[in-house]
Amino acid sequence: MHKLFDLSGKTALITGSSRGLGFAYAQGLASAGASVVLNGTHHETLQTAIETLTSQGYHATGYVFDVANETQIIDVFKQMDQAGVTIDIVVNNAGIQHRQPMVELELKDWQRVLDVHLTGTFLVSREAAKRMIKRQSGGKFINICSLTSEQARPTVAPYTAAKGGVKMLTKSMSAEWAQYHIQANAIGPGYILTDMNEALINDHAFDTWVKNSNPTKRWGKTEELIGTAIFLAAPASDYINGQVIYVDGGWLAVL
Ligand code: GCO
Repeated sequence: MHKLFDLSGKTALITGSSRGLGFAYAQGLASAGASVVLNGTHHETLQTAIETLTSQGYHATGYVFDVANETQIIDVFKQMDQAGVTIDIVVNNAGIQHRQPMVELELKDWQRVLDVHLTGTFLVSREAAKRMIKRQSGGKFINICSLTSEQARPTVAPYTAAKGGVKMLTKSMSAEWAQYHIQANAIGPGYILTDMNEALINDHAFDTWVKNSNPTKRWGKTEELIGTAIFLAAPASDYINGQVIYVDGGWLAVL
């Protein structure tokens, strides 16, 4: 492992990592040497994920908390303090989707999407950054943006507003924390074959649209995001701050 990509001795917290893309990010960072702290909202699913990574020879633990719940987040960070767990890398991956025309959208559904993606990224990052700054250790934040951080499509307004916010929150984190040797960047996945997109993948018209809208002419695969996560978690990216790396098959580059 080249030292510029070696995460040995580092501990990474990945939110929303008991399954899907979050689990893949956790497995990828663990494969580069990191100890990983998983997160989910269901104890059984989280425990299964921890056991899977442990069986693969990785150091994995985890905590159940809702990234939109400030009280739970503060409590978990206090538990980690008491357990001597210091977080060096945070992947703010937890996310939900809600597809509905805005004129039919209820406030509670709008709010929940914003709370999970945008407020959750803020709350988790605030607690982690406080500790990174206090121990003068530096650190890495990898937020998850989206093509919808740049462009909109109908029926996903809360997600789009949230992901646009996450792009600018990433820059705000850089503005305040780069002086402490903290790098805050983001990954912007294109259309990826994930559980969250199952309805879209199975919709022939949408599937055709995705394939015709990017020059690679296909959906992305979960494993195609992992290298960017390792890069942004590693010393190789120490002079990169406030950037979004789009892993989108060229979608945003081409008319
Ligand atoms: C949707 C999808 C997208 C993708 C991804 C695209 O309903 O349009 O869920 O939001 O998940 O974010 O970059």
